[in-house]
Amino acid sequence: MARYSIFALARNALRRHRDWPLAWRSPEPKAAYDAIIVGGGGHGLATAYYLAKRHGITNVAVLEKGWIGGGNTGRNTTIVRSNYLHDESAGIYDHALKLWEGLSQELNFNVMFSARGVINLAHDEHEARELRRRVFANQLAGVDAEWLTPLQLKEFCPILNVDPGMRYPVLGGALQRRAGTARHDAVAWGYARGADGRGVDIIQNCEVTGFDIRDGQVRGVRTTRGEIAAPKVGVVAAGHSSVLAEMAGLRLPIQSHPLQALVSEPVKPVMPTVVMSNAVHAYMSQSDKGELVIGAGIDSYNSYAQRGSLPVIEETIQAVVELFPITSRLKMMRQWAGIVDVCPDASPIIGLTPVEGLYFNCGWGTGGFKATPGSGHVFAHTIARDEPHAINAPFTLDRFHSGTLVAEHGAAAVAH
Ligand code: FAD
Ligand code: PYC
Repeated sequence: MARYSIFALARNALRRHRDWPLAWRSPEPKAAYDAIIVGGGGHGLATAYYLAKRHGITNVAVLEKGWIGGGNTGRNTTIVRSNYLHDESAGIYDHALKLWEGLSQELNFNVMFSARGVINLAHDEHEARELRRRVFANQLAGVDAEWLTPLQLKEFCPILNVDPGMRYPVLGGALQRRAGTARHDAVAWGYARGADGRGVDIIQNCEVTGFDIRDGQVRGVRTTRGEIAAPKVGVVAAGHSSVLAEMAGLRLPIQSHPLQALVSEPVKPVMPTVVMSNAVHAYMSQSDKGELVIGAGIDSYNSYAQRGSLPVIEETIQAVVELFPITSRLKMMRQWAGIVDVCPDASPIIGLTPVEGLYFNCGWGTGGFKATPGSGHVFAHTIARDEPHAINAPFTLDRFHSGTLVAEHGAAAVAH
C-alpha cells in the first residue's frame, strides 16, 4: 500500500495535481432507498460503509445537512481509548479499539491511528481509588490498563509536572498503552470513500426536516431537497439527536452542551502521549503538525451554538499551565466548540425505537469519536437485522425505563 501511495503521489505531482479521481461522488438524491442514514459524521458514514460491506445493503443514502465530518467528527480532539468501567462498555469501546488497530488497512486510507498511550491522572485519594478500581476492572475484562506512580508518569511523559507542592498534586495515573489518537477528518473521508465505492450515495447540504411515519412505521424523510422514501432510517446526529427525535414524536433523555477545544502554535515534538485530568478539566496531546491539542470540560448550559464561553477555556488553560509548565508562553491559534449529546448515565443509546424501521444512535456525549468504527459496525447490524448486535444490546433507550443504566461518568472523564 505504501509503495502504491508513493507512485500515485508522484504520478499526480507530475500531472500538477490535475485529474485526481474524486474520493466520492456528489449524486442527486433518488426518490427511494432501501435505507437512509441521517448525519454524515464518522458514525453515520461508518454505518453506511458496514451496511454495504458486511450486509450487502448498498442502496443507501447518507443525508448530511452541512458537509461530511463538519459536526463533532471534525471538531473533536481525537482521543481513542477503551478503559471504561463496566463490562458492557468494555464490550463496545474495545470492539471499536480492535477495529481502529486495522482501520487504515480495512479502508485502504491512512486514518493515522497512533497508539501512543492515554494517561488519566488522579489528584486526590478518592480519584486514585476510583482509577485503580477501573484499572482492575479493565484487566478483568481483558482491556489493557496499568497504574503508574508519579515518577513512572514523569518517565513516560517528561513535561508533566509531578511536584507534590502543586495546587492539584499528581498522586498517580492510569495508563492504557493501546490507546492513542487518530486523524479525525481522515476517518470521515476513509469511510465516505469506502461507502461510495460500494454504491452508497453521500448527499451533502441536505437537511432532514421531518419523517414520514404512517401506521407506526417509518416510510421516509422530508428534506430541504425533497421527500425521500425508505423503509429503514438510522439517525446519527449527535448534538441534534433530540431535535430529530422530536420530529418523530419521540423524547430522548439527552442534554445538548457545547464542548470546547483549542490548539497552540506548532512546536517540535514535546508530548509523547495523551494526558487527561478529570479533576482540573483539562487534557493535552500533540498533533502530527506539532500543535498542542487542548480540551476543556463541557459548558454547563444547554446550547446549539457551536461556540463556548471564555471562563471555561480560561480555567482549562490555568490547569494546563500548572500541569505542563513549558506551555506557559505558548500562543494559542484556534478555539472552537461542538455540540455534544449527553445521556444521564454517560453511555450511548444505540438501537430500535417505538417507530418500526426507525433507529437511533446517539448519546455519545463527549466521547464518541473513539467508538466510531465499533458504533458503525453494530448499528449497521441493528438496522440490517432489525435487532441489536450482542454488543449494543445493553445500550437501549428502554434502559431509562428499566433502570439498567451503564453509569460511566468517571470513565467519560475530563469533559464531564
Ligand atoms: P457528528 O460528527 O456530529 O455527526 C452528526 C452529523 O449529523 C453532523 O455532521 C450534523 O451536521 C448532522 N445533522 C444534524 N442534524 C441533521 C439533520 N437534521 N439532517 C441532516 N444531518 C444532520 N470523543 C472522543 O472519543 N475522543 C475525544 O478526544 C473527543 N473530543 C471531543 C472534543 C470536542 C471539542 C468535541 C465537541 C467532541 C469530542 N468528542 C470526543 C466527542 C466526539 O466528537 C463525538 O462523540 C463524535 O464525533 C460523534 O460522532 P457522530 O458521527 O455521531 O457526530
Ligand atoms: O472521551 O477520551 C475522551 C475524551 C477526551 C476529550 C474529550 N473526550
